[in-house]
Amino acid sequence: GADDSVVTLLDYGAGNVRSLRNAIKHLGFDIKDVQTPEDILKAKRLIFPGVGAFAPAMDVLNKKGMAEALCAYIEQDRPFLGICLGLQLLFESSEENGPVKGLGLIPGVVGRFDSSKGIRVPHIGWNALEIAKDTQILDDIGNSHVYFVHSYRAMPSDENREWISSTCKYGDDFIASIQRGNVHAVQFHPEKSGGTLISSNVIACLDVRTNDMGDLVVTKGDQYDVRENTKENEVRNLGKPVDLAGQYYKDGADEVSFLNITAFRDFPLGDLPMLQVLRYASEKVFVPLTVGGGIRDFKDANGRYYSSLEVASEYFRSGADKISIGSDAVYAAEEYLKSGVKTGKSSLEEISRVYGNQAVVVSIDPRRVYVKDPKAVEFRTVKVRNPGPNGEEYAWYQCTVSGGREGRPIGAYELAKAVEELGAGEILLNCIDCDGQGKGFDIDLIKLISDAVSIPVIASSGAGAVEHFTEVFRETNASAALAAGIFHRKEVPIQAVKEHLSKEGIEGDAVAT
Ligand code: 1PR
Repeated sequence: GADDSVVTLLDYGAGNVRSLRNAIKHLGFDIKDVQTPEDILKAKRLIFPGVGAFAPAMDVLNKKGMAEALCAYIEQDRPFLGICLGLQLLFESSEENGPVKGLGLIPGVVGRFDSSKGIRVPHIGWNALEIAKDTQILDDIGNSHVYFVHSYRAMPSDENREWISSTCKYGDDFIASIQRGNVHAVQFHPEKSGGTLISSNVIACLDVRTNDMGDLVVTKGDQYDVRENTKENEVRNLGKPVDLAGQYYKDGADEVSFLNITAFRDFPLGDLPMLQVLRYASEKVFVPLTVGGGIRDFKDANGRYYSSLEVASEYFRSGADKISIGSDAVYAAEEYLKSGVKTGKSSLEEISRVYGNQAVVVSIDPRRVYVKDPKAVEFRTVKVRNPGPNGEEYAWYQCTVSGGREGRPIGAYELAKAVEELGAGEILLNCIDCDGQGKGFDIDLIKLISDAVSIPVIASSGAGAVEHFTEVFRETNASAALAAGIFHRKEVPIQAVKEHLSKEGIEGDAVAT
């Protein structure tokens, strides 16, 4: 009957469930949204995707009377699937900004991963599961890796053992999924785990901007210069954003990033085509989508004020799983290093407080500055593999804003440490010198940063061959590697990169830790 094709979705409005909606529709179901507690009690099958932080989620559930309805629904053993925070909320309490009381259906406290154990927190990436119990959901996953993105996790204990259907190893063994009767919950994101057999954290990046004809195009720079070397000097056009994103998903990209590269001057919410791109892309891309560009406080021509949080929220609503902040994070880090005070007011702090650290990436655009004597500068330097033009043996990496147009008085090392403290969950580490050159990643820089912080670092800029990916994973602690030009120009397909990494024994879990 009609009811068989309906899934009830408990979306309490905290963040992006567009990707989940798209995945449900993709499977041929209609979605009915929960408006009242009665909708929960009437549901035939209920999906509860937890988004955001534990405390605000519990607040909303309690205020709307939905916590009680949820408990009743689950206690009656009716078909339920919780995802991510939707698993954690079933436990007694969480340490996330807490202790905060949960629904209390499963014994145990949700705690933070312990980064002193040599793991990066948040845990972001693809992992295999250790099956504890046969269930239909896990059967369907088989040997595929699944996508995790979280800083908190529930731990197995004698009290909750009967619930556990799988665990996963990341530092400790944590609970990856639970099942009892018709009640299921998973810590990973099935809607983002689009059938990845070889998982190696390879990210395809699309730099997007409007060209001189007013069309939104995927472009690609040489050291950030995206204009052709012709008389017309037009913006290089490498294709349509949604088409390319869809193609990269099919090719096996583990994540897709969009960078709205001129949003530092144009207001992104005025940039409706970009939001439209996100909406369409999230209908066909079932791996994580990250979007950056223009996330900052803004006053439009009519004097209307938009907070960076509103800008980010619009990106999340349109289909982003993570947002990335460039220029504004540089200003926030400078301010923080100057005053030593966390105001809680920067875009970085505000967005990670509401959406969680794991949803906030900081994109760094550094440029190499050679020095003869490391003591000559106040920034952290490295001894470089290849000396500079005047035989300089050292370099520091100067952060830039506005797409590399302005250098700032802060190094990539100082910035990375500061934004980690301010709540960034991940660093996208570009390098202007290497961008578009195809000569390999800047190993000196990536080593410097990935050893300095305990959040995941994405290596970016300079990939030209499959071997460059092996090199960056072998020689640095990067958690993922990103490329643009080689994929857009079809020089090296994503499959080739992944097969090469797999052949070299660099896969999912090996990369992530
Ligand atoms: O400052 O918050 O508005 O964010 C702007 C964002 O746009 C930042 O993430 C910044 O990195 C990005 N951006 C700004 N200008 C450019 C440009 O190219 N002119 N793109 C730009 C950065 C660099 C990489 C690129 C890799 C790999 N793109 O993301 O994809 O270098 O390229 P390759 O594999 O071809 O070498 P804000």
